[in-house]
Amino acid sequence: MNLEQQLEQLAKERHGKKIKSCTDAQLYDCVLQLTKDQMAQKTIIGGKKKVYYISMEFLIGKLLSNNLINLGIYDELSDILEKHGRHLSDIEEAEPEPSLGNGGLGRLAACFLDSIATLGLPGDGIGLNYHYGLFRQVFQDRLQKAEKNDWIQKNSWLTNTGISFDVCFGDRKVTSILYDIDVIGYQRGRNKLHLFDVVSVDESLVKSGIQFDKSQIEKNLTLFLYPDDSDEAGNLLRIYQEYFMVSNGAQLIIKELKERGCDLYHMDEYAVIQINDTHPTMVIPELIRILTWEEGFTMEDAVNVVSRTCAYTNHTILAEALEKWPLAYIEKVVPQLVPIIKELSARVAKKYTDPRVQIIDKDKRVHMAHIDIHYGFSVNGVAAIHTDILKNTELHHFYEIYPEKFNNKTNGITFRRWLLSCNRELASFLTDTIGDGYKTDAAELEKLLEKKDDGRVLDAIEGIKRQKKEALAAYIKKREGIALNPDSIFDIQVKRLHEYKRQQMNALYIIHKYLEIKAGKLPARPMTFIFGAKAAPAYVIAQDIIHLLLVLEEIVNKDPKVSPYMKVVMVENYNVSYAEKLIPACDVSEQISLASKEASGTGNMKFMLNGAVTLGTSDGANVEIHELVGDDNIYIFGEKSDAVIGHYAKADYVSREYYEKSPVIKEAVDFIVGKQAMKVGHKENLERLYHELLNKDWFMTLLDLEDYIAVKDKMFADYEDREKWKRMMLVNIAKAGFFSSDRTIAEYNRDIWHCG
Ligand code: 26Q
Repeated sequence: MNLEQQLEQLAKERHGKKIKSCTDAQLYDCVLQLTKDQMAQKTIIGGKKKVYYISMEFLIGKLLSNNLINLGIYDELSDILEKHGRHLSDIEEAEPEPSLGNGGLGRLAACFLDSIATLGLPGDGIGLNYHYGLFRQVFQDRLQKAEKNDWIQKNSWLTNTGISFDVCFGDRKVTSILYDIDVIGYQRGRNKLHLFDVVSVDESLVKSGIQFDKSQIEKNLTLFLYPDDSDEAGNLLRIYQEYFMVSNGAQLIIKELKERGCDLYHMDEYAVIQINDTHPTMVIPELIRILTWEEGFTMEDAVNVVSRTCAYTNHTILAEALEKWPLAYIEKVVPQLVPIIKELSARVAKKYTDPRVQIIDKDKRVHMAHIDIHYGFSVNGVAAIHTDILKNTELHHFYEIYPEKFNNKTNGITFRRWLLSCNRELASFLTDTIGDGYKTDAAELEKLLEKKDDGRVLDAIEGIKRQKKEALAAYIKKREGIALNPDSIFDIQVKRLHEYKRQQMNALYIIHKYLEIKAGKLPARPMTFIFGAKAAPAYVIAQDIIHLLLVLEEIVNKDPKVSPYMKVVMVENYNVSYAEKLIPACDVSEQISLASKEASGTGNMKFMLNGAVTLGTSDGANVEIHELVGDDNIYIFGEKSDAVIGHYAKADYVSREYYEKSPVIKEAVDFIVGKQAMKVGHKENLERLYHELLNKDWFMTLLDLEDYIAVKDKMFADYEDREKWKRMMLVNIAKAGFFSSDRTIAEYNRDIWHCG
């Protein structure tokens, strides 16, 4: 049976209808089933050594389009649907988006799974099946409200494996159930994403919003992803979740190893476990516990083999994001790990007296990263500058002990999703212009450089951007009710809301421009400022920044004198699907974190690949983008990381001095609590934010504001030199090959995993 016949049959069997008379949701159900059937026919990727990528987050996004592309049947299926008067794009809209991650770290894990399979490496993900994932964001009264994201439908990508384990906590035993999602490589075989769930999970526990009874672990453990991107204090539920994941993961790995005939004393020859930040760290003591208690290992042998099997990736230097759990919490949740952790800590204490490298500190808190570093064989950062900071500053004392463990793996993104799927127009133009070798060897994008003076190519790239801007404008009109002008500059900042990412600095620029226009200084071209960001519900200042952005949206867009020249849009519920629409339509990519604070960033890479030009600080992977494209194709501003680290060391940054010294800064900051803003917004939120900026400003917004304004103004002026700008777009696309996650994964495999 060909694809068309299969689809006809599915429509008939499942909905008693012809393709043309199914609803989009019914047709999605059929296409989903068809795709799953096709995927199941792919062989499982084999090899002696397998990587287990263990992570609390896999921000996989919608899967239909990507799976069709990787299977090589996207165009065929699209044509079949068209023949029946249907559009694949409508059917994709019917797919619910799983929200199994907060942001960068979770999305990275998803890109990695795609690349691991695409490189033909045996490698599975291990995580949790959160029923409501990260919250769905709605705006009410210009404030963020959190709702549950009910993404699991009767038919979904999840397959119930029937595999189940017991997980013992101090006060109860919980039974798990394993769901798998197939991961297909691009024109390759199949790996798996293993998502563990609790058999007794009870969705009815969720009353309103994201509130639920926190005490009934066996019912609530997999309801939500902890809604945190590094700011909230941890709590017991988070430890329950972490242990539930690692205990299941460890049991699954050992089961598979035994099935593959591995002698557990040689576990490291068959498996490598990549620990995604510290959240899965307990897998180390858990494996040691299982090997000593159940497999008859001596402590020495267990510690040695586990240490040769586990590798750790660090994703942050923010002190507040480094997990340090009170030993008493671990004692309550998983008392069986306490003697193991104490033993691991004692071994360290015996060898090293430096208090900065201890596992259990004097306040009886367990430093999770320290377990990973002492008892893993590899420690990697996620961009060159980040790894340097780890070696020279944050983890310097560990680097002195274990220089050979430290290595850099600059992040990457899967080009299947972030080019082939989200920008089919650009992908097909590239294929016509440089051939399709770039699809499997991203470095081939550099061939485009030969065309940098070819007017036809430059115009085509500009034309595609224009088309994507029109499509985004239509989408935003539909979703947010705001009309955008595709002739304006699209300036976009989308990422989690955090003070270090400095959305507030962008807001101050907008205020500054607003006041300029009011005063009669008109811009050469209208400007559109687009934001998308979720804030951890308990992160108060982040909520205030969202409020300010929504207040600005109201003031600017409703001002008849200003709105022809500028618009502000804060899109609701920014997620992977929204990113896929925003990124191809972007002119200016805002990557403005305080230097040293953004470990890498991956949005910066997605924008670059889609022909946006970066406006950024010398932080994370921006530094590598800068090196690749050169000074002429990027706009860099602000203090460098050394200077910033110096300010922290000397505690000599005083934001108020910048405010008092600069009338431009003062005017913009004062606007936050001025009459106009107060009329639209809430006094409490705006005043709190104002005081924060003046009296604390921990992430040094005002330090870089003047330079930001100057460089951004220059950038907007340069946009008018269309020939120059088109060439910048081309160079950015051409140089983006380095940021393919295929390159990143090839490096992980070459230096750390040695799989296959
Ligand atoms: C910690 C303790 C308790 C509860 C939650 C957490 C928690 C959860 C999520 C801490 C951190 C995160 C997420 C971190 C994250 O997304 N980091 C980003 O990782 C990307 C991939 O490496 C980088 O590109 C970004 O620079 C980095 O911010």
